[in-house]
Amino acid sequence: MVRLTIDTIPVEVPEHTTILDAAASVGIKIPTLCYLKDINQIGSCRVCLVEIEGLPQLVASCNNYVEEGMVVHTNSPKVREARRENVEFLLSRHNTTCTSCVRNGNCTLQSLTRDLGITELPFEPKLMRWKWPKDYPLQRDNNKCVNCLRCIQVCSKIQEVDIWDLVNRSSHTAVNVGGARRIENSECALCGQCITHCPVGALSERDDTARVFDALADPDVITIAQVAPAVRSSWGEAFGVSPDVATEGRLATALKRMGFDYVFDTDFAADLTIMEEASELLDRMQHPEHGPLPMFTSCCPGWVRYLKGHYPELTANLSTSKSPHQMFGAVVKSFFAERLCVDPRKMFVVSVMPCLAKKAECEEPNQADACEAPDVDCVITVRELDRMVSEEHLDIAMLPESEFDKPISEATGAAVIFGATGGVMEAALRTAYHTVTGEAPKPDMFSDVRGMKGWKEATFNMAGTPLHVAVASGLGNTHHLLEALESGEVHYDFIEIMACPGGCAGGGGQPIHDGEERAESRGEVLWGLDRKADLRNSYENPSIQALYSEYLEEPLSERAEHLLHTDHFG
Ligand code: HC1
Ligand code: SF4
Repeated sequence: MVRLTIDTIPVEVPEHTTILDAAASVGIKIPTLCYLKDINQIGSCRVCLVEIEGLPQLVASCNNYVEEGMVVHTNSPKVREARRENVEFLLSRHNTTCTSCVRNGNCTLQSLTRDLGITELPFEPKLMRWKWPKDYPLQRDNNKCVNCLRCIQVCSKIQEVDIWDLVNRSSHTAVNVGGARRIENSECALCGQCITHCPVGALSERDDTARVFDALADPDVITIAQVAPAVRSSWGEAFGVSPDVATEGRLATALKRMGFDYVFDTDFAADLTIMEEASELLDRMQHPEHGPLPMFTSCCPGWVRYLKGHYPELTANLSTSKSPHQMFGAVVKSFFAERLCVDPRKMFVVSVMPCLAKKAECEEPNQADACEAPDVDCVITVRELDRMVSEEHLDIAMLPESEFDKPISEATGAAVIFGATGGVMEAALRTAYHTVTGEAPKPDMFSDVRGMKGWKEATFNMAGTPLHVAVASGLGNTHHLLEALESGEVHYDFIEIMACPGGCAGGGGQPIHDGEERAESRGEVLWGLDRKADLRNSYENPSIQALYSEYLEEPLSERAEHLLHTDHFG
């Protein structure tokens, strides 16, 4: 143990503890900006500076370690002045139009400026000429970048995709797409992890809320919302409302108040996906000529983009099942449009998702099977949903609960766990087990695939046949898994991959809490909903059974193949 003094308080911490962590251990908060624990500890912003007696210069507390007998001052006049000058320098190159910034109220630079008592800018901000494709799902504004390098580190260390890099020299140094590429031509998976780890408003999603409000205001358009599994665990966070209050029932009411004609639950389509995907897995196991093993889940478009960009030779291993929200769009614009006797081209389907990649997915030509229009017209993130809730001046806690519209909203516990890592695998195994054995799976018999470990594996006995499965979340873990698979080090039959660490619960479209990871706690909410569900297996869903008997016939039928599947090569 190391003994030192911080702000006159005696502190005892293990060796190799940073000064920042040592101070935190006794409740002393040192402000930070670029710091991200275990990911970015480079001290580049010089905000976490502290004074150490006997040292002439101030040091960054995030990457300097405690020493026996050290005497540290975290907020001396010298420290305060240096911090203030450093932040004023950042502000001299920052577009400080905070009132209209997407991160207004949730920006670490903004709160630092307030906490350091900076009420006047000593310099007129000098902004750079900056161009970025306005229609790209991921938006970057370098006039709001503080060069903290977090996006570079997250993309490189966690996702191992390496899109961002430092470009130019001296005072022109900036973060941009590396390798002189344009973002549209890079291998960006659109996982959005750079956005959720950005402390300021430099990175954001393309804002599609105006398109949604326009559709809602048009009396000739039938507006339909669908809500992803993981949204119910997180949509209240921006308002400080817990998931117990910000329920799916209140979310359905909020969307109705916005004016949506129909509000559906994507969970229904997650059950539908399982019916198709589990059938496809069993079909590939019985008929190898129908598709290669291991079969990969295909519901995460970030993963699909990554695979096609980095391992195109494995594209045929993807399940041909479309992602649930795309299946939903196809069912709405075929089955539901026929039931309503309306032209599906008058429908405007909005998917509310914790995801950035789905903004690109819905625009792909192979996702328009029900009519000549895209099956899903627009995807908004949870952050955009929350901005719409604000624009509608809705008080979440005061909203009554309402049900999703029928007949395509009923869902089982197997559907809601799609939003957590391991959930798609477990849901598929429950239904596959029933198909193979004719018996209902015991609750939680496949729980080995749960949990936050980045790469999990398990073997299950399916009526005498061992089924080897793996689950990975985060593209760095995915990279390691695929390398081991291609080298023959590991052998699996079925693999679930989600691009975001922790799955959609940690999705790139989720609310941002700077320096905090919420994937695990949101996932717990979803597993809890599964435990409470009356029905926990997709094949038990009565609305899914009705859809097959009235319209689709059976999994992998001709109509199901046309509406619900794609070969991913398009
Ligand atoms: Fe997901 Fe999915 S679970 S991909 O993670 O398969 O976004 O929540 O909607 O489509 O159902 C996201 C979440 C979501 C799809 C489902
Ligand atoms: Fe989107 Fe979920 Fe995939 Fe992340 S894990 S890219 S949120 S689908």
